[in-house]
Amino acid sequence: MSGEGVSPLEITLESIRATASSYNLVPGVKYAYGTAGFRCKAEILAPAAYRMGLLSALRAKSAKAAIGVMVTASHNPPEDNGLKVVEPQGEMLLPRWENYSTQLSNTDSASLVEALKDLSEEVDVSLTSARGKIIVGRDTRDSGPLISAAVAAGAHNLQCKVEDIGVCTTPQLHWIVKQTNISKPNTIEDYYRTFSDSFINLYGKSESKPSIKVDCANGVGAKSLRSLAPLLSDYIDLVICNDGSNGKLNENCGADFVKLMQNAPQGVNYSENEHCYTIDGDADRSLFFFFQDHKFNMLDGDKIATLFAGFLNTLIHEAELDLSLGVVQTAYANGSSTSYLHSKGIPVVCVPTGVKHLHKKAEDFDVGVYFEANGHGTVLFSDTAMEVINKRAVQETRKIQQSAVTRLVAFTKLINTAVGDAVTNILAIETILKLCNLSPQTWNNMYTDLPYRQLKINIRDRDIIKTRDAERKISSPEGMQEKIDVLVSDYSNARCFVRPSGTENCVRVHAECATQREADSLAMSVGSMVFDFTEALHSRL
Ligand code: 16G
Ligand code: MG
Repeated sequence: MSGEGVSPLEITLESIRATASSYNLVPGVKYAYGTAGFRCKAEILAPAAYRMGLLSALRAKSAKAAIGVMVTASHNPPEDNGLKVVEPQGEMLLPRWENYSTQLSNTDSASLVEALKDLSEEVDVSLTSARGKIIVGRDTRDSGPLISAAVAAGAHNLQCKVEDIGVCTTPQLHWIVKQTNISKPNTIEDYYRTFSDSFINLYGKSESKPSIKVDCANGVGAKSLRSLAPLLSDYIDLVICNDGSNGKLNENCGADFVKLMQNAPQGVNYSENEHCYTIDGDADRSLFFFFQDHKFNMLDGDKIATLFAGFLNTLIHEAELDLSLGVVQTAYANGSSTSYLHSKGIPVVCVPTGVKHLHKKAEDFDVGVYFEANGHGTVLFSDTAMEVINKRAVQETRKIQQSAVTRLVAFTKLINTAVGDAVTNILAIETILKLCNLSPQTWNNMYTDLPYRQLKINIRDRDIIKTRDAERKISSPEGMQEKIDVLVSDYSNARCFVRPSGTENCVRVHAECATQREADSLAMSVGSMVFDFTEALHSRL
């Protein structure tokens, strides 16, 4: 095409046509922006990655801000990869844009230009607008550079600036995007400095220097902790296990493995009562564990939520601040944790699975603590809360109140409020345990988890199962919930729910009972009922 008389839009569209032919769809593959983005075998992800580069560029132009794209498949095996898009304030992609993502990622190369023109009209942003940029990060998977390059190719087609920050954790990318958009220090070095300074400030020196072991799932968390360790070495010894030098990503280790198996990860040589953590492949979830008399004890997201909420609630009361504090959980939260929080007078809200739902609900409180049982979670402080806390910190002269409010200010700086961050959460947990003089046993004994069992059931079409009441009840197919109720009524103190997975082609059954045997038995009977029920429905179709 010759230059003269050709509009900038035509040049842009031509560049899309030229590049798109290198990213043709794979026949038979359907992409879907699931609970937290795309996830599939890495070898088929590039076409979706290219299209997400285009879409993220458009999102950046429409927001007139920096947008993040994280290349990761979190706790999935090494041969998988995935993509998550990060909104300007570090949040998850808006639902409307999730739908656009699914649509665009399944648009064949020949129709891409038309689809983009339609989308740009719908969101009312010119494809040639010069605003915004995208920041791309990736975890340690071998396929990461190729997928990142596909994202960049899409963004470059729309003349969007691309900053590839290379290997980083998912929460680091969220933080960097947020900091960029509020014009605050925003490099990875700034991240390490900010959180290590905040930790040192609140944690303080101790007589003995504790050693803390972290199972990094052979993933990117090891890189992050390796950078932090020297900055914290006067205070704590961070011992990095499963750093990727000797094992496969997420294989027999990592937060997902530990939570699912309810067992210790391989590759961690523990000592009795030592503080141990396990994080997942992109370091956005963490769990605590310790051994006592050689027995493995796991403290999950619910235990972390109660620790954070209890600590913050006490400080708010001591500082005599008029701030609402609440905890947001999902149906997976152990019933004991919910009862414990109620007994402490702390409001609890239940929302559907997925960080985006918890994050949004937590914004309803001045101080919103949200955690999934699997270890995803953080604390949000509303603008009002920040104002009240910071103002009081300057004005307060009474000793107890001043000490409480000073701690509160310091704690707000130790939390990655953009998204749940395994690494900064470890620092926050260690700080609370030290300041409150809590041993792992005392923390663990705050309440006793009810035994539970989770099962995956493969049915023909998981989409026929619809839920209500924050996924705790089934609304369709008709009659299925009644059958669950009957099965549950055979057990005392039992709870069971079924929901379609947002990340895998299966439905999940979760049963909680007074004993492990009962939980196992209830999960199995509900699982087989669901299977039979859906098979019978299918045969009638
Ligand atoms: C995703 C979600 C996680 C949720 C899980 C449920 C984010 C960042 N991640 O990993 O929060 O617990 O999906 O998976 O939102 P499921 O729908 O397959 O049970
Ligand atoms: Mg993850």
